[in-house]
Amino acid sequence: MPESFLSWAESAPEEMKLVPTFCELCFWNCGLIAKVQNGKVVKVDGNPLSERGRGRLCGRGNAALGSLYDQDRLKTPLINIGKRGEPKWKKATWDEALGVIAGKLSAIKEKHGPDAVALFSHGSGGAFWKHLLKAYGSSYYTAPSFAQCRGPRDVGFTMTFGSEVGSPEFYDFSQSKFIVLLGSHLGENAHNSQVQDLVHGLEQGAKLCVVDPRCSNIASKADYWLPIRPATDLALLLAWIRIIVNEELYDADYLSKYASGLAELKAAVQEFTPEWAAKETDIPAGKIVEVARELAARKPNVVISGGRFAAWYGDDAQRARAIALLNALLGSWGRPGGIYLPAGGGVPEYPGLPEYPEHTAGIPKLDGAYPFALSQTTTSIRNAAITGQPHAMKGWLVYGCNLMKTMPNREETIKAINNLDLLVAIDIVPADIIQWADVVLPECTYLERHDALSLGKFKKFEISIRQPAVQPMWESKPSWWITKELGKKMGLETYFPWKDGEEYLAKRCEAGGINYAELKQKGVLTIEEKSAPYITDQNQPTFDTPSGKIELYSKQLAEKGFDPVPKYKKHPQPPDGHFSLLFGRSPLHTFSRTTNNFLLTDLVPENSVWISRKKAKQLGFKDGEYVRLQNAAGVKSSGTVKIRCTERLREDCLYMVHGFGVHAKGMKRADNKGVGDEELLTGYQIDPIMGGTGMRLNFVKIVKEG
Ligand code: MGD
Ligand code: SF4
Repeated sequence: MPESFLSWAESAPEEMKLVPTFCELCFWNCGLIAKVQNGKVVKVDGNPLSERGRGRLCGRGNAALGSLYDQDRLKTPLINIGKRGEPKWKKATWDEALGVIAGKLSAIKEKHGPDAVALFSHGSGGAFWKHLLKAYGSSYYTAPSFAQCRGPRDVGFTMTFGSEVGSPEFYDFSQSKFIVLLGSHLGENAHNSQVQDLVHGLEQGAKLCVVDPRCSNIASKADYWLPIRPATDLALLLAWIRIIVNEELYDADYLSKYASGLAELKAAVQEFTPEWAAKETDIPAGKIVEVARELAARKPNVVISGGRFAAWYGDDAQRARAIALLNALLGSWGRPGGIYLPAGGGVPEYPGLPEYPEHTAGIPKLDGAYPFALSQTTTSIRNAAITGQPHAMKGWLVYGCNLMKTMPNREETIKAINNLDLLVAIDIVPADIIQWADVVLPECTYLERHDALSLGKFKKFEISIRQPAVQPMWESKPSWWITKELGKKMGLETYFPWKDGEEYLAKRCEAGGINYAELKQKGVLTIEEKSAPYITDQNQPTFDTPSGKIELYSKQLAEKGFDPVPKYKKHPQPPDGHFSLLFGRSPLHTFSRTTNNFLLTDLVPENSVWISRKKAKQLGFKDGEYVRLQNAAGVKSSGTVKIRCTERLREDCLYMVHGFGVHAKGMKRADNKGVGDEELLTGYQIDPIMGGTGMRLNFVKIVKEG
């Protein structure tokens, strides 16, 4: 822990100022109250008014000071006078750095048109960057949270219910009677209120089934742990659907009112018997049947959750659809303990802004290959930079995304970057992506800035405000300021009429009839009157599908040449001597964004690679030994990782936590600690329905160090 941190934390107390704001150590956005003394944040606590946290913060949220007072933070704008990947940094003033960016963006627009610039964005400040990009004239904004994360799930549910399952998800776990978690290690994936709801549901007697090749922490508390063979989840789901349909265990009234296509669904799943599924999944047929019956017996107060990170094998939208179909059959959508109907609500944009240039309306897809993509995909933008097709891609603005670790196949990312005329990285620490940037802009952390509002559609509609607890350190600046100044330099000042971040928020609230003074004081406002979470005679659901019903059989998928009911596709299994590489999350880290946080690295400084104890013994590996990993294509990890022998993993898998293996010398605690799974993800499968990148199909072996 740095000495500077200890010295001020122990300094004489003065009157304490409490500043409500919200957390950004992940994107759950829990309300927090920053306690400020002597101009320093000395502690953060949960804001009891926040539905996302209910007065609590998770381990990462509590480590806010480890991010704020990280001495490795970016301190000034930087211009790369060396090569991409081997940078030589020149410190720059804001005026100089923004001048260079404005000049290059204008040149790209003149030569290739505005669509030759794209934004990768992850985090609250990204709203200002998206606004700038649209004002500039491009619609190519994307986030890894779609194609590399929850996009397949959102598309599978939208194809079925006409709606996503939300973020935060609309799961009513606290009232559930049966919960199925499929590849979701909730608890290690520490989304605050969702974990609280799950624990509450279990306390109230909910049954739990966890389907995971690894006995995760939550699997260890389950009634059923089904250690499935990787890549076969769809077989299990289809067998469950068949049992429920054939034994008429579904909610017949609900389906006759709200769904269409039951007969077609029934016909389509007949081949998926429990005995067939047992061979595919390595789960006994009797267990498959038992769980299906137990689950159905508790309908409609059940949730079948496919978790959040859904980009597994390249047919993931169909797996998500099978999950949605099970929820539909059991009538869980709109029912207590199922998937609740979220509150409506919104806050208008800043009033009186000029229209964006015309072609930025809607989402012209970069390539038409993925008809059901809900946004641009990261990989389409990367491909455009590599191939120049369907048009030139020459400038990237990268906000809060560590692209080198986020997208599979690093070589392709480097190829794309090398074709750009400009790469701007906006970050708080000198992460891997920074080494590839031409200009680096230091954003201040979430405890030092105003940001866009966070709007939460829970059972009630919730508005949270981000406001500075302390002034930005060094030369770092908030995104509202950076984008406004950059906009001015490009002649776009009319799009940025706000005096500052506070005025931006106040005006939006005023336009929406929201009491800004109260929001500022409380940090969170809850709008109660828009709440109607469950189906009643007076509160009927609507389904935004072509038929206006829940679509058990999807004509729109059929029309585009896809299976209207999911079909099973066999995926390859590991060749001899190799393992399926599984990856997940640490409860004390968020991807790579917390790997330099000194409070969290004290607790979890590196990742390890899990292997079954039996296999480790056979292969001659010992607990705690440092090894390298090598994939079936021959790519070896650049760093070493510690072996963890365990009984909690299938013998054909290895498991590690994502986010480590940072290669960024400026991040002294994170640099070269552990191994990043993404280095080994040279193979990936793109989901033809929506463009998600299946990344779990790489096989690796362990190689002795030295
Ligand atoms: P990180 O890798 O954590 O997340 O991928 P990313 O969104 O790229 O990188 C976040 C970057 O944001 C870091 O460089 C951090 O320093 C910076 N940052 C943190 N706070 C701020 C801030 O306030 N302002 C700015 N400007 N920058 C900030 C996540 C993505 O990765 C997601 S959502 C998922 S679910 C996928 N997960 C995943 C996986 O589990 N395995 C593999 N192999 N790939 C994955 N890719 C996806
Ligand atoms: Fe912060 Fe944890 Fe909430 Fe995420 S879940 S916003 S890290 S407190």
